[in-house]
Amino acid sequence: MTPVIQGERLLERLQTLAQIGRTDSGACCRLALTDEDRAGRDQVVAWMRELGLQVHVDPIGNVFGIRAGRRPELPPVMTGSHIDTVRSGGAYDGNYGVLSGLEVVASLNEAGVETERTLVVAFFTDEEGARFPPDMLGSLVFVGGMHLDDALATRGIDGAILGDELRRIGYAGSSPLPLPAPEAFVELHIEQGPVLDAEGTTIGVVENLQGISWQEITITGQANHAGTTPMSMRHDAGYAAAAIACYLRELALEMGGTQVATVGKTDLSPNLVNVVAGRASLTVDLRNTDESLLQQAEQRLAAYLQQLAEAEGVEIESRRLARFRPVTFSQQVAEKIGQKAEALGYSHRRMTSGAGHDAQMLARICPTAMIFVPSVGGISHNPAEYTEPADLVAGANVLLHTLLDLANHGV
Ligand code: HGY
Ligand code: MN
Ligand code: MN
Repeated sequence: MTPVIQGERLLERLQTLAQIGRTDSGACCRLALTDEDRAGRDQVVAWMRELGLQVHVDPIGNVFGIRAGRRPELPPVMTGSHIDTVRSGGAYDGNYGVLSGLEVVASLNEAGVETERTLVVAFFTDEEGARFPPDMLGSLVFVGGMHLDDALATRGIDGAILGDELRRIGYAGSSPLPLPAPEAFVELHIEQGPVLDAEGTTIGVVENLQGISWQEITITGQANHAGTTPMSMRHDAGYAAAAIACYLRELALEMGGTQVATVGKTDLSPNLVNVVAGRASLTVDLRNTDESLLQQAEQRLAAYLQQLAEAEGVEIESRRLARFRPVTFSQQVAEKIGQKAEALGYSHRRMTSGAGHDAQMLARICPTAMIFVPSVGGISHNPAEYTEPADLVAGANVLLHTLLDLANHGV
């Protein structure tokens, strides 16, 4: 019997999960390792068990639902994503890939289909990195890119320690995944950008992913009276923070190409209407598909910070939060995705991912590629994030047939 994706069930589960951590403004807020994240994890683990999957939790809290294949000695085929969100999250970012993986399992179960290789559906800890940088932390530890002890010792933006939170929510697993490195990894995700929607294309075959550079900049000036301090005597950390944000906008526009720059988080102290800010901190997110251009952007920013510190008589320090080079995915796996999309009659195109994903870490240990579906208006990290149901089902269908092919024939 041919397995069939039950679109209704997938859509229903997406809505159920989106209610967990829902805020008054309609956002989905499940920051990593919070009580809301625990509730989301518990719900997905319950669905895994209902599907008869063997559930394994590793020491950084990554969760794996394992569906044994006929030949357990062969490397498994893995799919998955994340279910932690940013503070202003939508219903689909990360959740869609995990729940589509479970939908693939459900359709195989209903069709009584056994695969040669074991199939694993995973969700990785702290993909967003918004509470505990860097992003993709759980998958980075899984592939050996970050030592477990360093990850557990990470201090969050709220001062919490990652390992304490992991234990508190009950997801500190005891042992690494008892399986060999995957034969292949495929991640299904919403595009989160404007390309597919603008073109009216259904499937993105993601063949590469841009480099990411995150840093936290701390500025120390001098708190002073807003009314009595002449402009010539100010060491205004608030002005310096604003100047950096304006510099980065100009830098990205001047560099052009795929260069983007974001100041997403700023804090001023004492943060009062009549006090010249004595201290400021801000985050900088730089990305580019080209490693040398990304380095150039970092170097130009560093030179600007030095010049600004002298001009304003402030101290400026920078602390690296994340740094990942651009990643090229497996052509073979991308080829398979394109073939399945074609065979299923979906329009498709090769593309780059502007966002970071767990797939960029899995690509370090096995052939990996991604499947995108359109984000309406290119909106994401926003409760208005939306993908048409027909596109959600199309993506899950392409995932089903790609995983089946990989699980029975390998890469
Ligand atoms: O930052 C990113 O690109 C992803 O959402 N973690
Ligand atoms: Mn994501
Ligand atoms: Mn995200």
